[in-house]
Amino acid sequence: LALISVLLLAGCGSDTEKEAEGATDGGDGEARTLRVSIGVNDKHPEYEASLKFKELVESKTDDLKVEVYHSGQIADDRSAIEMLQFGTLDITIPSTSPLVNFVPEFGIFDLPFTIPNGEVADQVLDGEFGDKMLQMVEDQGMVGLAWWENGFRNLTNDVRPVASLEDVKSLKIRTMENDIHLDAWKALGANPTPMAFTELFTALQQGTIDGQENPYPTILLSNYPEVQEHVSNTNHVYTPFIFLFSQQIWEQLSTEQQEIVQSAAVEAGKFNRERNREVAEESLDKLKEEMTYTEVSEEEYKKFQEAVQPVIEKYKDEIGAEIVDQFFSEIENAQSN
Ligand code: TF8
Repeated sequence: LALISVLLLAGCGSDTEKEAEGATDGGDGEARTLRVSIGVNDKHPEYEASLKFKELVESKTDDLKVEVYHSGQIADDRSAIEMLQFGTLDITIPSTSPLVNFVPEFGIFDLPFTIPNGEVADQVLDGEFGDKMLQMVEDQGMVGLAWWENGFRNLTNDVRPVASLEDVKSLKIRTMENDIHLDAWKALGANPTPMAFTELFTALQQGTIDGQENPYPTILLSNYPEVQEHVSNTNHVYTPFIFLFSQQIWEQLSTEQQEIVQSAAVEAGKFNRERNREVAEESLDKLKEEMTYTEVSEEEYKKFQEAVQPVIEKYKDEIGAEIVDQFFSEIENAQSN
């Protein structure tokens, strides 16, 4: 029996070795190309950070090459996630919101008016809670490697300045493909409709919808001022970008390659968050020149918050009480630090 198991183990060993060799191409073979798909265009800080990721990986090994595809050329967020599951795409860095269609727990990041600022976001994502959320994609054929940043979302529209809850009424707002966002905008009195980001500009241009909501860099760099007149500082939710790798392909990488990719994803993520915040400030300044900028007063802001409370209650079970509690206590801790 002992002999049999030794033979079996030996057999296994050589098989894995062969696979590992194939994956690294033995050093003198051709390098493996990792394709990265992102939805925003090449002016966005996410693209800049993707190039940083490429530079970091390629400076550490000759075995891996990185190609970055922007503007949803390969796929929109949701389809890119599916491609990762099938192993037909290596990397995508989507908003967490479309991921909710695969892992409901990610809805935690869609609950409106929770994370108040960037420092709190960093503490929540870089701690135990963030690690736990990254691991949750594993059952869905993906590996979660790092947190990048999409940012705080703000409302634009082409009908009227939005200063109060009353002003939101009946506006046709595009949301991401995410039920919490859909319900939150309904609760705020709008008439929301979900749509992939790749369809958004055309829909705004043709006037099939009145408005949309995204962080300032996306609003400016996707040229929305050409098709939208009004912007307000609704800051209604913080959307992380999550760096996802196809599990099927991940398993073909050597441990050394995995380490290179992982650390480059984290380092490029730090760069991304820093740059994104600078660009968000600069973008707002430029948007103020190109659009009508309206502030929501603190008093009105509270009314927005109250209006979405039932939505938060509704989704607590779906997300999981434990995650919801942990998330809120992490936010509280971060604020008292
Ligand atoms: C959206 C998101 C997107 C990103 C990007 C396309 O509004 O904010 O901008 O997820 O990957 O759809």
